[in-house]
Amino acid sequence: MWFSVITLFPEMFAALRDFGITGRAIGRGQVNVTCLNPRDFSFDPNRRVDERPCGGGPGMVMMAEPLADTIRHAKELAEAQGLANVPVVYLSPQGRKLDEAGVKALQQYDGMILLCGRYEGVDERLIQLYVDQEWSIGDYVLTGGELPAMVLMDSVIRRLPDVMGDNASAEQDSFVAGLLDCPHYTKPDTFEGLDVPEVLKGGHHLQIEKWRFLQSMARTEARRPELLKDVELSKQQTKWIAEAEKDAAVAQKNIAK
Ligand code: 4G4
Repeated sequence: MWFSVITLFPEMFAALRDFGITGRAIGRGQVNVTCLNPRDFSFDPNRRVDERPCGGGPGMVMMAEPLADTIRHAKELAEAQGLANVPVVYLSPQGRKLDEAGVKALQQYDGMILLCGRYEGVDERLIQLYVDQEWSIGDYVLTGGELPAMVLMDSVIRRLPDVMGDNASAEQDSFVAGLLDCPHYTKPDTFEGLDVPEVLKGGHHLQIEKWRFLQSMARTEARRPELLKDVELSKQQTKWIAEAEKDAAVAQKNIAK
């Protein structure tokens, strides 16, 4: 996967490059990240890329011209790499909300050109003429598009084949199956009076899988019930739910007695 990031603060992307799974994926060459600074494409003697908004008001707006030149340069780099499928993606609060289905869609591209806004955002004509997709990482406002770009990149990179140490864990995680994740435990068996659930110590793999699934279901129902409408259950999972409901009914009866 190839990323060209258009940003006034290229140093921020060291966070992705220098650490953890993303750092390793970039180091191994599975992922390529190039930053382009629009200041390097400014014709202004002071390398200015922002201007006052037409119509007045507070703040500044990123000018279309240096950004268009930067995007054209990024497209030339992509072409030189032999990459055909490289959309220009703008991170903004007005974009489509990113979720795991969105990440899966973005993962299909050879690469992308990520445009990071600063100030009040970018001249609308640049968006009209050059931006293919507009994405948001959630309903809140940040000072720049760099953190959203890194969030998007991280979420795409972790889904690429052979990037995660144990590829099963990328698939099993929260949301990937449409449900919230189950609780996790490790040593010691007792921590400040709390025990690891007995079933996880028995080595009965099917029982453990059932417990984890039912925990995921219960958590999703309690915290994010709207996610349940899109979940497709296997025969096994449907049976587990029926068993859990029966167990609960028996427990209710015993309380009544
Ligand atoms: C574009 C337009 C994205 C970019 C305006 C970017 C939140 C998100 C920015 C702005 C961002 C998000 C200055 C508001 C940069 N903030 N939710 N800020 N602003 O994905």
